Amino acid sequence: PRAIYLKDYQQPDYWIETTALSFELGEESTLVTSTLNFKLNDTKTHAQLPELTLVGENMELVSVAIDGAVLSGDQYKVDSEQLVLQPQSEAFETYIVTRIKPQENTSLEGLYKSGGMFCTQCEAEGFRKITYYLDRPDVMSIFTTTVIGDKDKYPVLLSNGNAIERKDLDDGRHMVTWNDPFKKPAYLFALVGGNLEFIEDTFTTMSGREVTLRIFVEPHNITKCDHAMRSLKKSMKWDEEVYGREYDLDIFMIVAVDDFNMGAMENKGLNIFNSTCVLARPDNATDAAHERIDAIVAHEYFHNWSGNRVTCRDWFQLSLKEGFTVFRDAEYTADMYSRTVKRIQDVNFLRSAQFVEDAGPMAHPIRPESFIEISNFYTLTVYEKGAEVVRMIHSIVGSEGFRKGSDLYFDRHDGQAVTTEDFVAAMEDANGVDLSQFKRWYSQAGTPVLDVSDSYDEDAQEYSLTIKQSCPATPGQDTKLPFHIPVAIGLLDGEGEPMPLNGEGETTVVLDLKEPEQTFTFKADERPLPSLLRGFSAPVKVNYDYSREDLIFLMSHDEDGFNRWDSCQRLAINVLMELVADIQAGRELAVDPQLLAAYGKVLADESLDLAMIAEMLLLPSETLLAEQMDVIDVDAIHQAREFVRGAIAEAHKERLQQIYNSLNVDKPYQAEPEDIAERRLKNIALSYLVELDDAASVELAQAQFAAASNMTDSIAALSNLIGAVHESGKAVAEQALAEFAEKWADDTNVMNMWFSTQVTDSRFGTLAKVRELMEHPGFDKKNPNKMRSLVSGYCSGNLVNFHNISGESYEFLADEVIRIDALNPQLASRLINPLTRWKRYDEKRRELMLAALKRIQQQDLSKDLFEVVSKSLA
Ligand code: B3K
Ligand code: ZN
Repeated sequence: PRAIYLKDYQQPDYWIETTALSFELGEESTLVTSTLNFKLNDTKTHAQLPELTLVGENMELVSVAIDGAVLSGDQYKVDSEQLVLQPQSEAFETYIVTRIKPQENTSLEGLYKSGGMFCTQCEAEGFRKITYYLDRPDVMSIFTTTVIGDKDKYPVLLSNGNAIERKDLDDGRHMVTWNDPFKKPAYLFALVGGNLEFIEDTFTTMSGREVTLRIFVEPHNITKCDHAMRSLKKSMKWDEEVYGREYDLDIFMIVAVDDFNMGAMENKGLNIFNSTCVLARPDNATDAAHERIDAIVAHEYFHNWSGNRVTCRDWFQLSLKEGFTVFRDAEYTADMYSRTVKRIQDVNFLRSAQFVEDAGPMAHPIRPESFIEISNFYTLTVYEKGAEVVRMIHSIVGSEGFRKGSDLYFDRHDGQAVTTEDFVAAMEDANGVDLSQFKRWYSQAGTPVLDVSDSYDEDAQEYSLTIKQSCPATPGQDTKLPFHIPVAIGLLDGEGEPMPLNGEGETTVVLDLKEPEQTFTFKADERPLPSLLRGFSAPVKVNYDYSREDLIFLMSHDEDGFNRWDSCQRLAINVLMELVADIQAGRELAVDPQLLAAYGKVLADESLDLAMIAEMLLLPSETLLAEQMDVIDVDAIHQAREFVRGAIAEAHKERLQQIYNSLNVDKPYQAEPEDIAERRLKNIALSYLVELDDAASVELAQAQFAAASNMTDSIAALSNLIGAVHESGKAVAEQALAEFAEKWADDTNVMNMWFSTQVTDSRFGTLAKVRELMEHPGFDKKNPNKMRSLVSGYCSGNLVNFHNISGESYEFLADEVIRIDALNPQLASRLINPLTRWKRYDEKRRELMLAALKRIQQQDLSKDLFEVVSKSLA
């Protein structure tokens, strides 16, 4: 396999003006007929008419004609990757018939079958598994699609745009023709054929047009669509209000499928969703699932403008649509729920996952320079860090400036395939700002580090902050140029009051850090305590020598909600890492009473809302703690964290019980912010209580399990029973697991939670348990959701067991990765992730992980897996 490079980008020699497709869906194979109208790209100079190279994989070429004349075998070249034709004029029409086998397509890319239904996934390069085409995002065409299929088996036949014709054929088949009036690249093409039911609603757009909204699902899921429909309507409204963006077709459709590699796909007018990202009812989906569905429905809907109307020139520009759209969905969620809580959750995720990626063998800038397989670049860096980069632009130009910039961007580039440079240029032009240094965020990988020091000049009454920036080397980038980093800060006086920072009395200012080292000076009549990187104004790490007293002070006084939480995190990390060192040195363990007191204060703080208390009570994850160590000691991290959890429970038992009891009230389920916060805090309190060696806590969890009328409470009770320290928990947990499995046997997504809940628990979820569950009738070894819930659940969510020194879990993962790669390369190259971090472990584990990786390397690998394995071993 070879790499392709951004620097090699060239426009295509031909454009495709119109694309007419017809699909005859069959049980043995599907016949695809394509009629394409080509036009020479006259912005390029050509000595003679260039060859036309169409890409296509895994298909049988039945016939090919140009301008009505059927070509004989010597008039074209075809191999396993392409079809090459020699055009005779600048404008011409091809007519190509191919045969494909969707029912044998296990890659879940192109046209495939999920259950009994036909569906597609074309982004990034799946369309080439459907027919020969210029499968690249800068080729935008008007699509007309006819779908023909058996009327009983496939009563619903969908594609992009508006249905323009329906007809019954006399052989028991029927056909529907769809036309999409908007030009689009092939990656946004979609087709669905199946026995589906739908719910319907309407939305009246800001200009008064009525749009039909439909969510299609298999009949047994029809009661699980209402939440997603509400989300869709809320997002349509929000995009009108916040970005002035209106929907543009007569109908918007969502289809749920069980076999899907990613979360969802923004195909024009016909979004296809992983069923986990759309189906929810209070009794079968958690609050977290409800929130995730809301965010993903919004995200895919927002792509209609940021991605579809304005798309990417090439796949190196992926963050153009993904970073921007993640930023848009994050703001939507912040507006719908709690802004601070959303920020905390996003930053926590970024730090524990994207920072890890940025420090690993696959590190890449948000606009990568090269790739072997683009599917490997749908990453946390392109998405989440990409969104942080857009957020920084937002904070540099301000809300209004950002809206001016986005209006200009959409206006200037509607119907075009563009680059991240174009996006930044629109922001610059609309605001008269210079973002040239800022653009390094697009080309340099790695997480920058800010080393902050300060001094106070009593006589001059001046306080100075000195910030030094640096960025570690990443593969292919040994040194970095300084970034333009917006650093939002505030200063607190001795009473904890915010100090005015400028003439206008503002108490938060954004410092523009552009140099390797810069000093910022403020008037201050006493020595202040700095609150740094408020709201996490840039995706960087900040080092400042806070004492534990400072952190506790900030926890209760900082006016920035995010930093109150962050100070709590820093304090916990500080204490936990000290305990890790104690464990390693064989010292006796004791939790700093200051930490326990700080948690006591959080638990008693009437000024904090419940959602904030819940966030603050959650200790940093083991993954996040692992990032603090040069050589990761999973056992010590786990032990330290469990020790602190037990100590918190012990110290605040009464208060935790009180909180639990006050929130454990029976009321009708609502996925509203206050209700969600109540359930969350209640279940966190319970999770501490079951850390006590105390039968009463098990009884609480057992009673909650028995009484729960919503999935949030039910699964939390189940997981707390599994995790309970007291002996009596075991039998109750087994009983509850059995009841749960019986009740939900027919709900595949609930069963996935049942799988992952078991294997993520450090005592319960052994490798033997994982193997046992893989044989459960509710498991399916090919299905990505199931593989993620069991295999990734265990390998990424149960670090002590996965990294057991025997190395048997490494071997297990290697076996699974090899098995899956033959079926579904995208899934394999994601599953392998935990092994790619081998360099961070002790020598013994390093060797074992390396051996597993090398064994994988020796197989005949897909491009996807080849790229990840070879980069990890480099
Ligand atoms: N754009 C799709 C991702 C497609 C992934 C292809 N391997 C979902 C999204 O980001 O909205
Ligand atoms: Zn997206």
